[in-house]
Amino acid sequence: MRVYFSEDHRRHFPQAELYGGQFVTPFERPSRAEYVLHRLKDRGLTDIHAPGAPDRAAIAAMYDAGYLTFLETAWDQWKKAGYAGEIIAACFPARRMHDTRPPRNIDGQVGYYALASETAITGGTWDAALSSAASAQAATAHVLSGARAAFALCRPPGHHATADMYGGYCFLNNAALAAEQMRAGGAARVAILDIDFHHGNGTQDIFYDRGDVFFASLHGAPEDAFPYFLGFADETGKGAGEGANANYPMLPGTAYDLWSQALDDAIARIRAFGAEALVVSLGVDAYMRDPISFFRLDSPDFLDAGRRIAKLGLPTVFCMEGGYAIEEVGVNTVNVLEGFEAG
Ligand code: 5XA
Ligand code: ZN
Repeated sequence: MRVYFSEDHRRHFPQAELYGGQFVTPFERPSRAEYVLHRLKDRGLTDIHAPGAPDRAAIAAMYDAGYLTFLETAWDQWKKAGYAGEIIAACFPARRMHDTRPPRNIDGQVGYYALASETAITGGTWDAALSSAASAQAATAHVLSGARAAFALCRPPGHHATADMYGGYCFLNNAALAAEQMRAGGAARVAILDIDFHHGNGTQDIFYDRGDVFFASLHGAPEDAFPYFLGFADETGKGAGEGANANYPMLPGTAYDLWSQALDDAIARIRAFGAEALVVSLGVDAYMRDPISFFRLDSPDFLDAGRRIAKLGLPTVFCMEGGYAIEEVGVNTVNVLEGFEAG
């Protein structure tokens, strides 16, 4: 399976994440990608390519223009304001406050465009986010040209990013861009299967009223897990998208027996939907030793999950999302890909 990966991911390396009331080294850090890369090479998956320039027109078509300008200019604005640290959101448009008027002040803009404050922006964040999107776009182009599958080793990840908000370590929604590109490339119906531990709120939001893109997500129940405010089972889509959204929230301690039943159900729904192409939001933080998650999957389970996904028989783009058990992130990620190739 061909892999797309950009060294520019390293340009996004904030020093701080607000976690449990303290600043810690971010869980989402550059070494994650390096571990995955090592494992790919160890397992002979060496068809690894740099993606080239991102398709900016496709990004502009999906995204709010003000949001893109914010991402591009935030660091300069922050410095100009005289701030010495990294960009961290501190004030949000909460209930009964206006959420339709982006402020002029940079602190205000940060809160307006952020959905969570754990995600810092630095001087290299925008370039890294673009390079991550470029990997997803290049992987999708490869599949559109006839390959069975490709893996975009995206960093930063994307599935929490909406068309106008960042957070949960995400800035541009790589999987959503891949799905839209599949549509533009001729697939009448596309499915996105999100197996990251966290609900893909951004992906859901982008396609919620669309009948041509099916979204299924297996995740920690929002009562217990980030992003807390979306991902409930009764969110089924709206308008033309009614019935094209399937959430599988699961409780703390969920192990592979239950998780794989949800996976099989999601796969059956994707088949019934008549998808002609598949995008997998490939997070491996459902792993039992993940430091910020609460499912109980073990490494061999990811191999089996890959096999099950392959049974769909669809052209497939995998986009890397979360997974923070650093030592095992490579093994677990590559297990999904190897399971898929064997399936
Ligand atoms: O898939 N999303 C993540 O892994 C990020 C979770 C951030 C929690 N603060
Ligand atoms: Zn996650």
